[in-house]
Amino acid sequence: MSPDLRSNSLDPVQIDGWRWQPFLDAAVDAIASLHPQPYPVPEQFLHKKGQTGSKAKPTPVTTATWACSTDKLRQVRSACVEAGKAASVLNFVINPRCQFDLPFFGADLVTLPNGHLLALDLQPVDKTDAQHTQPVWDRLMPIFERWREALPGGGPIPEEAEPYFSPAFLWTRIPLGEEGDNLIDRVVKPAFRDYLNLYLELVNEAEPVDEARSAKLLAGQQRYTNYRAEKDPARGMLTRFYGSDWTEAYIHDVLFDL
Ligand code: DBV
Repeated sequence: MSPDLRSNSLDPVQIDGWRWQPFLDAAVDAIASLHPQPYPVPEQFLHKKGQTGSKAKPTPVTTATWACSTDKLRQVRSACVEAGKAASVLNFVINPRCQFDLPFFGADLVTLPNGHLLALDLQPVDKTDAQHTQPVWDRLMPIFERWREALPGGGPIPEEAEPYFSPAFLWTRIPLGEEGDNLIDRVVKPAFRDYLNLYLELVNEAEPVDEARSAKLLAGQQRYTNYRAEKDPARGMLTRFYGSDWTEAYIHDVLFDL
């Protein structure tokens, strides 16, 4: 793989607290078999630095963005926020090209001072379309059942989000410390690997669809992307770190850019 396709590594000197970077490294390795091409990310979004905490005791914050595309995937991208003990986030989304009847891969791995908040799914482009959902869900549900048992539930999520995730939405909140580290190692890590491996199988099997179907898939992808941009739960945090102008441009032109 060419050097510009490796994920950005963050300066380890700054880091104190949980880190999700190894999950991104594993995903980048897994995607290498798809012959990724560069997906350009403007310079001002690649490696953004900032500060949080008090003036007297500031914590450095870094947001690193990595992206690529492949012949079947329009945009594979991650946002990795590292702010020591204040926050560590890996938000990782795979956006398929609309010529392929594929779901999105979505992972939101978030660590805040009060705990880990983890979301993992193969998210449907159109939840009402059984031709789109059923072949995926038949294979995803057994994986979900296997890992869900070992994780506490994540609690309610907004009703308006319902159309955008599958019945195999893995959603959990787990405590910081040894118990949480253990669950992440024994359950979250293999679950992430299983969801991603199934996704890559679906990608490998996918054949182009006709133009009418492709237009329908594109409309569904746009609906999803608009929703995610509008409701991005990171908006507050990113605005605190970097201000509104940078954050809005980042959300609309990089993270959810369809
Ligand atoms: N979420 C993003 C992006 C992030 C990000 C691009 C760059 O979509 C981080 C970073 N998510 C992030 C942060 C929080 C959450 C919460 C920082 C905590 C916000 C806070 O407490 O201040 C899953 N993520 C959440 C929540 C949900 C999701 C349901 C709780 C929201 C709330 O309580 O309001 N995100 C949501 C989802 C997927 C996803 C269904 C798909 C897998 O990526």
